[in-house]
Amino acid sequence: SIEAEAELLEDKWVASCFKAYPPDAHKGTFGKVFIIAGSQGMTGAAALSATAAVRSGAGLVTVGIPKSLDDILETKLTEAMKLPLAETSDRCLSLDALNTAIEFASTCNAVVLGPGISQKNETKKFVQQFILKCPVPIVIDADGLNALADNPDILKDISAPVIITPHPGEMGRLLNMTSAQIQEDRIGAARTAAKRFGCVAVLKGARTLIATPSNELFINPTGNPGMATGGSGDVLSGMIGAFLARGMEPHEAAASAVYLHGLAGDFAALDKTEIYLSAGDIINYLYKAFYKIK
Ligand code: NPW
Ligand code: AMP
Ligand code: MG
Repeated sequence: SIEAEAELLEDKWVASCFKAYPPDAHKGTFGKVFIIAGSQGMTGAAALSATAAVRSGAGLVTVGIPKSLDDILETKLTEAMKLPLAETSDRCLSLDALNTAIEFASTCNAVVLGPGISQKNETKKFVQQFILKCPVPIVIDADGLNALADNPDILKDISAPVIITPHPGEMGRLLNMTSAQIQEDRIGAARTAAKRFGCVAVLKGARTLIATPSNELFINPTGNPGMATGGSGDVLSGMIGAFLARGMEPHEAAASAVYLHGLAGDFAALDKTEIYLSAGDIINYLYKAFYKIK
């Protein structure tokens, strides 16, 4: 059974991932996160991921956004900064954004790449080149993963530590399987991805699995079906970025974010029902999850 193979995540282990910081801690101590997200019609994904990073303790958060969408994020997001990036005629990231994005990434402690960036060809090229040059730990999510579906093995060539966060559909695209096949053997899929791609693989869905290249496997008991709603995953990737930026190891950042994300969703559902729950509520209830592990 899954229970026999995987380590069940719990409060104490997650709490141990958060180091005590000195009273003279400053923004730099908690790290800078660079979130490359959004395109025409999907600025919400960028806003959710960035807000989740802000609410998960990041010192500074900057959103890299196709430049004509910058005003929208300046209006929506107060705490996070913005870096307008070169775009295509249909407001998606273009390959011309590469140098600016790499230069900025080198001033940060972690990158989140992919929420709502679209599957335009030009954007895929940006993703494929960015990941190879990215100088800091990187979370690849959503369309960032879809961009690799034709040649997922380039994940092995990334020199920085990598965390991938596919849902079963995205995992299927990476492993050339259907989402139903992924669901039939979730443990096998998570382990295969972690080993083959040499990264931490987070297979999302009820009882999310976190697999490492060194064959560790964690299973998450928190979360509920109310979280099956647009934007939930975008929140998770922002949280992982924040935890990476404060210096957690990739598997710690991934597993503790998954656990706390689910716990926040459980608190939100308890208060507001699973039916009403939206992705923004997961962010709004994160503080209750943080209290629980304090
Ligand atoms: P099926 O139908 O079972 O074969 P997509 P997306 C599967 C952005 N967003 N268990 C399932 O496949 C994202 O960041 C923007 C089983 C399903 O039909 C992305 O960039 C928002 N199967 C982009 O949109 C809010 C599961 O995957 C298919 C499964 C597209 O992302 C929304 C859907 O996946 C969104 O986050 C499960 N637990 N979960 C915004 N406000 O800007 C998923 N599947 O086609 O990759 O589309 O996930 O919506
Ligand atoms: P995404 O599909 O990228 O928006 O991600 C959805 C998020 O919601 C992931 O973190 C999933 O693990 C979580 N989620 C979706 N459905 C469930 C469920 N039935 N139980 C627990 N968590 C879920
Ligand atoms: Mg998603």
